[in-house]
Amino acid sequence: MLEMIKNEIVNAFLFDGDFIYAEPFGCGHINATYAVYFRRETKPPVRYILQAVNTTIFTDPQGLIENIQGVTSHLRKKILEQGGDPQRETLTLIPTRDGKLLYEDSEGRFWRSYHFIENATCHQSVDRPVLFTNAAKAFGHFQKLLADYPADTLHETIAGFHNTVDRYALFEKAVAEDKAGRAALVEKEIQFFLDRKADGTVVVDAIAKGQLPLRVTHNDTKLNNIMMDNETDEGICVIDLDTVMPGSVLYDFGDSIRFGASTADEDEQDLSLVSMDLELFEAYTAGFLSEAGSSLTAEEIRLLPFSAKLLTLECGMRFLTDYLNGDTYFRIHREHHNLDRCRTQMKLVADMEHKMEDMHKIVEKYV
Ligand code: ADP
Ligand code: GN1
Ligand code: MG
Repeated sequence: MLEMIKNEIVNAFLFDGDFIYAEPFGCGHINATYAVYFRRETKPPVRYILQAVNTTIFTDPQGLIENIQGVTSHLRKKILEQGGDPQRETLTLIPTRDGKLLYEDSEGRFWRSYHFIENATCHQSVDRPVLFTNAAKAFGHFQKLLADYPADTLHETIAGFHNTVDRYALFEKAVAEDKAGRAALVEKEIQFFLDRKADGTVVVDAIAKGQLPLRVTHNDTKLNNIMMDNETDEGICVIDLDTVMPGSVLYDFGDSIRFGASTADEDEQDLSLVSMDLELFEAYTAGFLSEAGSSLTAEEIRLLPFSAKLLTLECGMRFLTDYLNGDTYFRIHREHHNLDRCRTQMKLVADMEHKMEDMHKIVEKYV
């Protein structure tokens, strides 16, 4: 792919300077991400992010890029009004030479490029609680800035993305089909999710009954989907906008806790290291409620602790579903990688079930 990038892809975009090299970049599970470097005559070298959109998953790349263009334009306007720096505080798409935002290569892949946000880091884990508080403030702020975005203009990039009833159906189908012949190896894991099937209906039903509002949400609020300033540790830019769609605020809160409040990596093999850290839960809750708290309904607030468990349950079940299907969705780097990921999520769910009352007390402290 690096040859293809050098010979074809970089020529398609309006990049500044002469191409030096490209390298795979970041830890995303979905798209193929590269950093591409350019030399310039009178200015320092510059790099850009170049991504091949995963069109197996995002089957409408045009709709996807329209969403990102719409959302980032909206954010840019607000950031400017508030005196901020839009090149640093939201994603900036680099156009192609013929004025488009997507380039279809000679083999049918779709590429896009972003201005590279420098002097900032995507953290893979929380080494200081303040980092997590800052991530929470940034995701809460992001939500606030998008509160008046016309939701009906957004394409649904993945149908039923956080619909846990649908997710259960896909999981049970994968168990029944057992495409990769692995179901017998994971009976305990399968049972763990089946035992919790009732949890899957709570948020879906509440939305259907109008007890929970739909908002424009990010839907993939992993810690590594936010860039944090290297000097101040502030969360400066929310990235990975592929899944921005109407959803529940509970999806964004819950998914952040799932990933960031864990004491170990998402794919840790030593499960004795995996638990949900209440101090980190508190750090996130404090930051999130300070930004978004005043706009939440009582029912949303009541369900915040449950949402952490629900999103962890959902993600664990998605990893197991993919394992059963033969690893066709999430990028894996070793055999049984998705099973390892599934097991950390199960450990976290069980731990959260024990800590539910403490989580409620923490939420009450910050309301
Ligand atoms: P995926 O959907 O595969 O997770 P992301 O859009 O999250 O892809 O990008 C993967 C990684 O690339 C991010 O975690 C981050 O490290 C890096 N990245 C993405 N966009 C930028 C950007 N504009 N500036 C700097 N780094 C970026
Ligand atoms: C994927 O794209 P990335 O790596 O930020 C996935 C999320 C999962 C996450 C688990 C579009 O996120 O839903 O929670 O992996 N994104 C998509 O790590 O499916
Ligand atoms: Mg990502």
